[in-house]
Amino acid sequence: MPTNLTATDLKILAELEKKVLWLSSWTIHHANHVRANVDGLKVGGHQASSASLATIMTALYFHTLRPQDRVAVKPHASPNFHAIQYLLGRQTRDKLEAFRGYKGAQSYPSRTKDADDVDFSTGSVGLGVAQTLFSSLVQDYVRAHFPSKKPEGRMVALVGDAEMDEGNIFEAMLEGWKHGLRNCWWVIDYNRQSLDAVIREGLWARYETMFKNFGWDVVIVKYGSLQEAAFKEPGGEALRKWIDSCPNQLYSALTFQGGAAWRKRLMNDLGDQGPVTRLIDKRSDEELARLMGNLGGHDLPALLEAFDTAALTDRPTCFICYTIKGSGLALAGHKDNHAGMMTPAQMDQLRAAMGVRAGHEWDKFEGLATPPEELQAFLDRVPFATKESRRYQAPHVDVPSELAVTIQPTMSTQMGFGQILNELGRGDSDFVKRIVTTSPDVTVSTNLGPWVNRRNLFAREKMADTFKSERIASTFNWEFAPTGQHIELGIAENNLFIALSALGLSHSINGERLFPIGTLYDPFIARGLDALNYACYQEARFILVATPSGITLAGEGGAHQSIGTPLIGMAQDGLAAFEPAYVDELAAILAWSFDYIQKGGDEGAGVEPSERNWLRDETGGSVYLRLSTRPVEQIKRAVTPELRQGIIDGAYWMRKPGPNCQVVVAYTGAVAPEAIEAIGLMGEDRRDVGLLAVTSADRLNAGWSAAQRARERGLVNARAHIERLMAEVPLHAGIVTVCDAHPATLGWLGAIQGNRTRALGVEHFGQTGSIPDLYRHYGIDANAIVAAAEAIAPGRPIRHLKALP
Ligand SMILES: Cc1ncc(C[n+]2csc(CCOP(=O)(O)OP(=O)(O)O)c2C)c(N)n1
Ligand SMILES: [Mg+2]
Repeated sequence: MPTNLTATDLKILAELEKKVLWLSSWTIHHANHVRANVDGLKVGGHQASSASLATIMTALYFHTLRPQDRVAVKPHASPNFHAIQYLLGRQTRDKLEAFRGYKGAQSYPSRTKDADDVDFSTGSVGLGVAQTLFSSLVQDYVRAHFPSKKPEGRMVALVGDAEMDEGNIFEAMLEGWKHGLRNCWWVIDYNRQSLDAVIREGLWARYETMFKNFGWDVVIVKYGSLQEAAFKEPGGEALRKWIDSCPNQLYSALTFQGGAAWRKRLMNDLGDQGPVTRLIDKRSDEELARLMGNLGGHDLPALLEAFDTAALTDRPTCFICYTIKGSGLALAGHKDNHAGMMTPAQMDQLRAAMGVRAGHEWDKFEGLATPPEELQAFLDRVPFATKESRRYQAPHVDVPSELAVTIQPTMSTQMGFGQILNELGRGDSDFVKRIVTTSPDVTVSTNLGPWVNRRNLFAREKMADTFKSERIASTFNWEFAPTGQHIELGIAENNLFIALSALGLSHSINGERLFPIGTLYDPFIARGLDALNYACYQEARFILVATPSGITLAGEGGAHQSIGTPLIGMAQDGLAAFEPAYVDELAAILAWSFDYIQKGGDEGAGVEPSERNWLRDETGGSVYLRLSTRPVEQIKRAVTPELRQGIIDGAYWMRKPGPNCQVVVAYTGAVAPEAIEAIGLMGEDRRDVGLLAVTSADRLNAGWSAAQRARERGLVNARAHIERLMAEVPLHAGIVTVCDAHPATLGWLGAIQGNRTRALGVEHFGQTGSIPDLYRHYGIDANAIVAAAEAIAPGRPIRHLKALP
């Protein structure tokens, strides 16, 4: 028995385990069978998956966890989590009654949408698991940079065994090994069932080897205490051997069939007219079923001991806990039980077995033997729940309103980014100390090198650069140090996004604000898209710098050229996307971003932006910058407050249209020179041509939608930034939009006033070539812009039209 638990504590824990199982089953049942169904759709929920983790979560939440620990709960065990928080007084009955309903407890734990203190949003299996690993690394990073008296937390993932098939978990493990992972527990719910199937035999042994290879401790919690006791009886060793060699499918099937089936099978296989027969015979069917179902993951003493022992160190530890999917329910062990649900009759039986009277299903202590005052007193002492709030609030950090950069006559936005960071790297302000950069092996090629020269690589222990000590000349002089501010990652974009997610929650999890900047090549956003989505979903705050991008990355060919990413930027909630053409624009956007990512945070999380806050400017968000390596002739100009505002709001007139304007060209990003050239060509024949510089199609579009909605709801004077700009364009004028991306990025501009529009962009895979080759081929060069203008707004013939290919 674990040392610090009394027999009474253990008894109460066993009662709470029953209660968690009951409440989670009932919550799902209520949503599906009791609550009115208005749309004929199955509500769903996972009774079997929840039951599988009921004992493990009871042991963890009511005994092992401390307030500073953070947990990623297996998504389909969400009902257990809500039940536990309900018992701890942190979840309401209303929310449970509305489980999977409008504004109810969420189907999968949500950090922002649930009210009961979810640490990490899960749902897409695998991501939450890796998030705990990166959160441990971030905790180490924060402690190395900002000494603190706050207790160190442990990052815990409750993992489905089939969830382990997700590759992002292994990518993360490798990174954890490189960085000396500590304080991380993964508890595998080894029920040997996935959604569709019973898993392969002996998988646990692959896990064991793999985790050990990556430097983890592995604790296998296979047998429960009833089983351990039985093994000590005469004949017990034969029973243990039988269990060890029993195929997963058979164990599941016999569990489903129950005590009589167990007896028949065990007698067939083991009956010896001697000690084994006696071991089996002295148990009733019910006792035999309880013995065989008493796997380690359903045995409180075994689990408590395993957790208490592991808690003595900070070693990363994987627990392989043998469980039965649906344990304790009529669904136990059946291979079809993933989305299976108990019938009302079966629920009635469970209710009776739990001692719960009809009409008292939600009563917290209903049917428990221990007096309510004692139960409540126990719950009041539960370490995990002793703090009022487990989330921190980090104070706002002052950031510069302008960023220094020397603008050269011709430069790319990527160069500009490198220079801005290099300049920042000279500084010593609190703000600069909180910047942390990271990149999946493209630090150099995204121009972060000079910044890393100044700020070094992060590692818990110092490691010198041998090239430097050997005096070998190199542009990069990078040393590992605990004070380093760049986290080097291997080439795994999922890891980048999960790391950004963990870094971007540091203000809430560790109480220290960080300014995370992650860089990668734009096309490889797709590689980590789900992780990016989840980072945004849980309101992590970071700046993503994606460069190079588009077919402008001409020499690299079709496999490296992004097309759809601006549409991702527009569609991704919680992410403000920009594509500047000029370095002064970039500097303005970055300065704004450092403020924007601090706004709102947990308080703002989950709050719909108000009508007056169309662009989430109050609730904040993360930022995505799509940059380019194309050197572009810079404009000599002062960035006035008005221009700065236009850049941030998403667009400004580079050349304002007059009343007789026939054509407006709207461009975004690296094709600026083509748009300007086209305007020049057309200007010779048409006196009045407008040029709209778009820095953020995303913010323009969001503002436009929000303004329309606001007007429909009665705010008649609501106007979006792009509507005000477009009001300068006569209705008869045509609009040509152009970008190095899918034409839909800007094509919608014509719908604002109903101007005839031709959207130029890239719709097909790119290829190798020079920029002129490719721009001509895909029809985004000056010539194509002029031809498009001609087609939609015929004016006088344009003599300067170059020959089309
Ligand atoms: C990325 C992703 N793919 C698919 C799913 C659908 N899905 C939810 S649970 C599940 C099976 C999980 O099995 P396991 O991890 O063993 O958990 P168990 O239900 O057995 O506890 C699947 C395929 C998902 N949620 N996320
Ligand atoms: Mg499973």
